[in-house]
Amino acid sequence: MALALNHPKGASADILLYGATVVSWKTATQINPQPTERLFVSAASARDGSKPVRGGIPVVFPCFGPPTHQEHLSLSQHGFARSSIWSWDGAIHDADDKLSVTLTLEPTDAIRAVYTRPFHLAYIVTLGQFELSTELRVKNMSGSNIYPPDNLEFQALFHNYILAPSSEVLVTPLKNITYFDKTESTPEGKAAPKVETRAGVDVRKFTDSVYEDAPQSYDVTWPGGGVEIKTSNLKDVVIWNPQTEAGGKMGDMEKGGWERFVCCEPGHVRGFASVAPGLTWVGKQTISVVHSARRHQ
Ligand code: TA6
Repeated sequence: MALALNHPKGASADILLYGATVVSWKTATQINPQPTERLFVSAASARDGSKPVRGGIPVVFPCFGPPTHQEHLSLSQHGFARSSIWSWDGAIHDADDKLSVTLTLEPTDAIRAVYTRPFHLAYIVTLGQFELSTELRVKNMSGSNIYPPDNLEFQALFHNYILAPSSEVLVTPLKNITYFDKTESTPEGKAAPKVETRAGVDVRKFTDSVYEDAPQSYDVTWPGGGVEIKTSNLKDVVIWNPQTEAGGKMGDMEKGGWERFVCCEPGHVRGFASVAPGLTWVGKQTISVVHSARRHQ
């Protein structure tokens, strides 16, 4: 099932209950009044819930990449949130010239079979005239009368597939930020950290970089277009594009799809976020369209 948000000023967003995946976000700019798609979804993507959508904004929780935490070892890459059916109360909230919906996820039998921690997720998607926000709230449902406190440890990330020409797109500002290059032969974490020297990060070659303690606000721009991504409580960011080298081996990546997107993925993925019993962790991003594209040299 999918739900649609249609803003009175022309923007729209489509969200699958499967994975709470935003699969379309269309908006105009102040220059071009025609609402235009801002996200990439592979034409070869599964759309039947048989596997996570190859595109849009998959929600990554409770682990990023192959699991490393003791409590995550039965999980598949990027965790279960993006391949679970979320619930929606049917309500579309209209306030401050924005529309929003809240999707929720609680342990199901399928989740409990691979993950035993008590949690409650709420995912709020908000559509404005020129921006889209996604906010993940992670509540630790453990009893607070347990000693030592049974903190919930997890990773979370918004796996944004931004529609962009991968041969020309640049992501800023990442200069001087420490990152881990997952394209290196050794698994991330064993690869020596590097320091970004480029003013603008491109993805002209196969790129899979995990930036730690990053600026939490990014410009993703190309000649004639761009988006800004402003985040809160998401200390890291991943920049990924498989190019032919890795994209050509992905069964659900349309031929040449890697030429049409950059993944700019804010999250908490280096180390683990931790939330005490009864408390809630909140991570949020706001993606807004750039009205007059500026080129970062
Ligand atoms: O976010 C980048 C990344 O971790 C890459 O290493 C690549 O695996 C990508 O995610 C896609 O992962 P997926 O499990 O969706 O094929």
